[in-house]
Amino acid sequence: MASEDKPGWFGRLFGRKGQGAPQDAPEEEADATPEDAPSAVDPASPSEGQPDFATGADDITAVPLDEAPTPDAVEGADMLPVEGEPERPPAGTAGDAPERGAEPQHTGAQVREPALAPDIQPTDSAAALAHDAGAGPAREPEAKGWWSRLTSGMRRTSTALSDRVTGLFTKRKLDATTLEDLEDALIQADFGLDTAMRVSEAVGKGRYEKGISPDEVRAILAAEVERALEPVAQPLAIDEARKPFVILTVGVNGAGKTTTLGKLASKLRAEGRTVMLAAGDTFRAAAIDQLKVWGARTGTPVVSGAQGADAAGLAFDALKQAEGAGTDVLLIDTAGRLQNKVGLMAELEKIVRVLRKQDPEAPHATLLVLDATVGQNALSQVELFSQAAPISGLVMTKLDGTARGGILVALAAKFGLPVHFIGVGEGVEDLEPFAARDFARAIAGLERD
Ligand SMILES: Nc1nc2c(ncn2[C@@H]2O[C@H](COP(=O)(O)OP(=O)(O)OP(=O)(O)O)[C@@H](O)[C@H]2O)c(=O)[nH]1
Ligand SMILES: [Mg+2]
Repeated sequence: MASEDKPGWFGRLFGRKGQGAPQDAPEEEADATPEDAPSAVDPASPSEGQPDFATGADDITAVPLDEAPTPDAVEGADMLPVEGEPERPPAGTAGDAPERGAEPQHTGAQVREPALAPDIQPTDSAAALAHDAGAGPAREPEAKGWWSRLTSGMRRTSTALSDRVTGLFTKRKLDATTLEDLEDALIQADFGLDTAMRVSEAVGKGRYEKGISPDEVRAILAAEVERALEPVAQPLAIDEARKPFVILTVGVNGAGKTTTLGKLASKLRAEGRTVMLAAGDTFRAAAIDQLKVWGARTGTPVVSGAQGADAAGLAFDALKQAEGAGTDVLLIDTAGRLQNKVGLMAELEKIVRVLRKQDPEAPHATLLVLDATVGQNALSQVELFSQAAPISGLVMTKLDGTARGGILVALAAKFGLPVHFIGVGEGVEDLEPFAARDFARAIAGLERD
């Protein structure tokens, strides 16, 4: 399903489609609050020179299972913001802006045990609730293999390309104009100039004034794409010696961070690992609820604090909790932020800094979640997020919502950062480790070999 066609309730409410440029960005806040504005420091929080924050470990309580978000709770959370007005606490409170200069404050973080046993499937109404809460459909209407989900997800890109290739190479001799047209088609699909030129050179090599079939062109395209992507297709390696292995997710608003974490929690649990989620997007109450829904769905405890709590402090508390519980993997969600908002990017640096006070190696992986539908803007996102956080790998979501899936190839060519996962839908199953060959064949419209 292309999210463009059917934005979730969340998206409709906030005027945001399931993909595309984010609109409910807390970047408004950065403007509203001067970067050097005095922080709203909780009197209970320590001053400079003291330990930076109270851990809150004593205050963390297990919430009874039946306190997972209910339809009413989630709906209520959704209803808070007024159209066009980002939801936020009143000015002057600790939660006024996502960025605060002070070191993390005590967050009163709570660990919420999953509402559902891991092996219990959500009921249909729970699934509907989860979807309405912006957490995507709970399960596929029918089980589909990954290849079939990948190809149907990539269909918009592959069909657009395939149609052009068929139009250009059916019963025609190969000449410079045809090759230029092929380059144009690839540039339109966001492959980037370098890749477009390399593919057209490979297609033209030794074939001038001869015929070449559309299928041969597709095979060359697939081979070139695979060659470009092979070096970056790297699995996310969980180092068992790190306990917990801390994964931080960052990205612009609506990129798919929270959804990706939900999907990832499910995957890691299926591998037999213990997982904890941390609701580090403390900016919106609805964001915390959204993560709790994913926690309930995947049987994963969620550490959360109050809306407006300090995100870095929450991350610190969550790490302490995960350590205490002997959890294998801690997944930390963060609020979406635009890459050019300096104050918000500084908040990310603070989260990393604070985690390192407890574990100098943390976060062990920092995933930048990129929405494929933003096209070339993804390049600037990688560049600027890398300056604020130790980005170790990429996750590309919403490849199903665009005809320009070639952006992944352009990113690989420009940055060479590992691509760990791709997302081709909102469902829990719609995230897979990135495999260069499968992706290349799917984008070129070829069958799996
Ligand atoms: N079609 C499609 N939709 C997706 C995919 N990944 C996420 N979404 C949808 O995109 C929307 C935004 O996803 P979120 O996970 O809330 O994004 P986020 O980055 O956490 O957003 P903020 O917290 O607001 O910054 C939701 O409606 C998701 O269901 C994907 O791979 N394909
Ligand atoms: Mg989110």
